[in-house]
Amino acid sequence: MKKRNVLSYLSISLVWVATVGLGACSFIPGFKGPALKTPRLLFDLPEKYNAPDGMCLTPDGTIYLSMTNANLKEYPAKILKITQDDKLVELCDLPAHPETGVACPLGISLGADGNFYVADNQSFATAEPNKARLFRINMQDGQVTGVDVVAVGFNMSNAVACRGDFVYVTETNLDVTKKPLPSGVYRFSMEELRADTPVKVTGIGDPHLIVQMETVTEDPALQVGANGMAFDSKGNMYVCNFGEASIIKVTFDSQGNVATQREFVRGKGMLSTDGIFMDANDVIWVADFIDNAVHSVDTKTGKVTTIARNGQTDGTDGLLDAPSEVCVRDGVVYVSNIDLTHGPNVNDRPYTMSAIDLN
Ligand SMILES: [Ca+2]
Ligand SMILES: [Ca+2]
Repeated sequence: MKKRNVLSYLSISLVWVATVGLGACSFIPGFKGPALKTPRLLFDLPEKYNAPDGMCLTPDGTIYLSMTNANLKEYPAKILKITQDDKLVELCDLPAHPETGVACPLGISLGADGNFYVADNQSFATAEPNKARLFRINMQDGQVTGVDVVAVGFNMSNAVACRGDFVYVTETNLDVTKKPLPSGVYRFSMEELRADTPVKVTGIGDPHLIVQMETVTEDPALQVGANGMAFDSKGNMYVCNFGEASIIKVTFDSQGNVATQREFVRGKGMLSTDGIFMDANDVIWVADFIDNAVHSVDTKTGKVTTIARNGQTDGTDGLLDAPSEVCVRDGVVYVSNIDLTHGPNVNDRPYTMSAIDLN
């Protein structure tokens, strides 16, 4: 759709909502509009924690958090814990890339082997391709015993999801020279991820690349491909196509091969699909970076519900400030405001995380 068409469509829609939609709703007894929730300030972060991103919830109720620190790179990236009483505790530092001098953790997931797997997205540190990596944080009795680089050669490793004996990693940009932008999902067996000989991925044609997609858009702010990723309770995989504001559903056959891949949901109030979290009821929670919003998507119906949304803000009051990841614990949506300068967003102090109380 051309921009002018979009605008005229929007104005017609708004007039319709104003005159017909709201008018009709107000005559339905007990009707409550789609009231948005107001996020609260969870953390006013110190400068040493200036860009929060990936989260994962572990069975003991701890949230593990990637502090990628892309906004002030003089502070080293870390993995933190958000304790059950919402205290921030450092877990570990991460090995800096020998060429860029920094680590840039994004997605994090706990493997069946008890170790954490973390994407090291080096595109924040260099324009050179193929520098991004995958870390394994080796754990023993709740303590870190070491961090290994177990896969290399990504352009922009992003989300990580572990399921069974496999580790899945989204590659947001398979080839910077191609348009439409190609992206996808790599799958590794834990067995092949070895510290002494890291797997080297090679992009299109690599047998690890089990899902490929394209992002069709002319908007430079939306040239972002495969992003958030999660599995439902039945083992189906959901992958965000950020720039198309969509989520792809992937099913597997009994041998573990991809059986089907299709667009599950697109738009419906979402302007981008960044990090996602799958809750125990198979509801997907979506961080909408471009629109400063959080949505939920029912995997049974595809219905999208916008939970919170706000305009441009610096985040002072806890409003959403370029949110990139969500995690739901005990009726609270934890939101990382990565706050990168990108598209409509401007990186600004303070650096924050938000919380949305669902009850
Ligand atoms: Ca901010
Ligand atoms: Ca901002």
